[in-house]
Amino acid sequence: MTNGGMGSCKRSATGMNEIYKEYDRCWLRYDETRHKNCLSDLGDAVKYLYFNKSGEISRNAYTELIEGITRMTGSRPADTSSLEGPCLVLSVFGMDPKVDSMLIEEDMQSMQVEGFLIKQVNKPPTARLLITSKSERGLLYGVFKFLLLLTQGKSLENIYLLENPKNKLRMINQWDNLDGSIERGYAGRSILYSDNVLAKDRERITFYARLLASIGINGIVLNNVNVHREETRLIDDRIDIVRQLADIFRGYGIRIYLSINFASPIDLGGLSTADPLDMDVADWWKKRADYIYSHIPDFGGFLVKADSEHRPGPYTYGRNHADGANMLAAALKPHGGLVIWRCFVYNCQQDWRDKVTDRAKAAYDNYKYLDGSFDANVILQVKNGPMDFQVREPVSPLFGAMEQTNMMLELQITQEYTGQQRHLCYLVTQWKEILEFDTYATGEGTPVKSIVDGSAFGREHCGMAGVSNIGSDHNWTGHYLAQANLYGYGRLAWDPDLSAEEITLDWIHCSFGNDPVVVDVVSEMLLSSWPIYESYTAPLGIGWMVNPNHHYGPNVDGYEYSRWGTYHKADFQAIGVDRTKVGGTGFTAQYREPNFLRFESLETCPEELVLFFHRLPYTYRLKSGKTVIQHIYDTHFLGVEQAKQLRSKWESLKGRVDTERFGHVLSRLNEQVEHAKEWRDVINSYFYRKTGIPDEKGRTIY
Ligand code: GCW
Repeated sequence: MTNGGMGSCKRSATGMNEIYKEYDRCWLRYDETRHKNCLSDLGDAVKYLYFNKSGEISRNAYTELIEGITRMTGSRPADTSSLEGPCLVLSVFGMDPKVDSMLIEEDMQSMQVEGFLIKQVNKPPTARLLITSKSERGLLYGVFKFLLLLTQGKSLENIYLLENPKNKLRMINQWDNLDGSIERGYAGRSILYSDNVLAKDRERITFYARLLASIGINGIVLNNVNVHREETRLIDDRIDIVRQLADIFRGYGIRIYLSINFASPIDLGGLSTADPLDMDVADWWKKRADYIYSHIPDFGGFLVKADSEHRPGPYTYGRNHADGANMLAAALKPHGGLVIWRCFVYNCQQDWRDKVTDRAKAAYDNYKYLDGSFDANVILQVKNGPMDFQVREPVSPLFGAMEQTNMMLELQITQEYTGQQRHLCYLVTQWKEILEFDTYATGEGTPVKSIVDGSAFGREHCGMAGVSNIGSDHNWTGHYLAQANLYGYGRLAWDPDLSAEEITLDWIHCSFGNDPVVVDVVSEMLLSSWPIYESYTAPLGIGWMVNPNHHYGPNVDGYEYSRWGTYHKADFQAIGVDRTKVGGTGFTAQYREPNFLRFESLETCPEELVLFFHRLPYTYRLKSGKTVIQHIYDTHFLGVEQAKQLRSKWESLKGRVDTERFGHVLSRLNEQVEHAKEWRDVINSYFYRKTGIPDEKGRTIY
């Protein structure tokens, strides 16, 4: 459908890229490096490769390394069986005593199972460059890191690089349906399924596995959390689809998980109930788990959306969510499987006239009291915000509230509410803010990242999940630059301490090469894009104002009188929801001190969230000195100008970026500018008509 990134089609000296005609190589381009000098640091080390052949993942690591070096340098490293001369050494620890002897105790102690070590042994001319790990998976990560260093032209002289992932679970959630559609997908059809069978193009799925492994992803949920009739059968007579996918992803160290239908005992098993405390139901799930593991022995576990947006769940039977999750956990436990239980549970049948119910409070209310009741192999997966992936939301208070429960952060890479991959909106900057947010759960200095990596409360199974943004489009993500969101998500899941700037540069180097002008401009564009999108859409943290159902484009009252609980409550005098304890819904009290008081008080509430927490008259003066209404007008006018600047920045790269990608991104930016005007004019006109207050600067409002 789209035309981004055709650069991969041309035949290279190695002839290796023939198979990539149908799709872009993303950040695994391995274009010829302009930094050959970084290799010369090591003399002949990269001309020979000593590889201790072991399992499938190691062989894939080896192939990746050969391909990467060959493409970047133009010559293929020769295999060697001698460790005497200079060479690259690729080996899992424990496989080869000669290689192991190059390691010292200290290396071994600091390296965790999925970590890796890249280390120079000896000096040139006999320098050997060792890539090693305690696991095959770690070896693969080490290879990708090594290739990243080559791409960037970093000096490898005397290299000693030991890395361990900070999060144990680094998951991707596909919202793919078996018919090939993708819920909230903006880049074509599913690459996994079509017409209720496995997609034919296995090469592409394999390439996806490579992409994911290259950024450290180690788990994938294969189907949409809304599990419909056909997908319910994935744990039944459609299990072979799952098995075949597991075979593909396993080679890249990625475990597979399935979203399940809580009512499966009824829908598949013919039972009269799915009550989690019913013995027959528990027994049915036990047998089901045995069945799944008999086909896929390393199956990861279940992701569950229960009692959420009309999905079945324990509440139907008067049970709580610990009852539901623990029953499934017991079935998976003998096999080492996990239950990942989503906390996106709220009343989606709200009456808009009801002033008491507050959707923001729902996750905390449904789960806080259950802290300590979940089994050891249950993890709660919590969306970053208390509402739903808006362009700006406070961090969910649930992260700071659970001390005895495994927690996972769910982020939405697919841009449902952030421009649907037609607008440029780089989310790594948003995610960094979320990860750094201090929950104060163990006192000052308990950021979300320390909750989700398990360190704050010593939890075992924790991590991050991102809802994928890919599809069958040639460029995978609809907007070429949206590839950076997938890349950045993986890098942050591996190491939340990385800065947005660093991740951005890495992605640009791998995707566009090392031209400093391109690097600077693309980096500036990406890093500024989230606040730009924010400025011309819903103001000051209020959220929504989108067209119902598909969620694209402005519609201020689109959800105002509906049952979804997402109201802005604008009248002619004021806008916003009072969520304070003192006069509002009391949501602020779900935060620990000092966050509670910071949000509770208008004085200290962060301005970008002020309408999320407070109801304000349009004439209220913000800290900038502007009234709320003038802030709305100004940001919307400014946002369009900034969108235009994004476009002119990109235009300045003409001739520096290949014509395919240049033209594609430009067409997206043209659309963004036009659509930003639509947003500006709809929002500004709405509030002008509501309030009758003119723009101080007299600009055109309709
Ligand atoms: O925001 C909503 C989306 C739904 C999605 C749901 C969820 C998969 O609009 O499409 O369903 O969130 O996260 O469960």
